[in-house]
Amino acid sequence: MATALKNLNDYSTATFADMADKKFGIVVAEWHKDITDVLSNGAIETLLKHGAQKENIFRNTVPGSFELTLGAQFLAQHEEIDAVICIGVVIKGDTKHDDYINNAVANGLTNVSLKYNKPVAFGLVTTNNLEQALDRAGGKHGNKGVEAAAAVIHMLSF
Ligand code: DLZ
Repeated sequence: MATALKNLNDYSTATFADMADKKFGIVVAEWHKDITDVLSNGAIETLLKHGAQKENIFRNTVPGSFELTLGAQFLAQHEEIDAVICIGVVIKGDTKHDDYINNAVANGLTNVSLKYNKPVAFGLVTTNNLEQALDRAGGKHGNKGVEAAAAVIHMLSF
């Protein structure tokens, strides 16, 4: 969904069901906390907008994006949780840490989703620099947290 030309908040609600009876887990990485908080708020606002109840949204933090997978598993294993949204920001640096983290999280969240047969959103902002991350956290490309919440709502409406 996210390209240089696309605002992350442009999503179709045509197939969306009401989320009033659904329970959501949100896992938020604390690296780049100022940005992940904005993404997390975008996700929560989107869930509420589509009928989710505040008391049915369970937000937890993990140290960094690498830990998102285990955090997602901790939540997904609970029968009453319908979907999990994972939020993180990984910014490229001098080393290849970003490749290792991003690939591990993408593979890990796919595995959790398939293991528990539940939507698990990849709300990971993976960028070359801080500016690109800010652009995707309430900036000119919208908010990837909104996109991640919209993805699980879409899948729960499947
Ligand atoms: C170590 C590390 C680095 C270098 N960069 C980031 C980052 O940009 N974003 C992020 O969410 N986490 C980063 N981390 C932390 C790892 O995700 C992880 O928390 C630690 O390696 C401990 O397992």
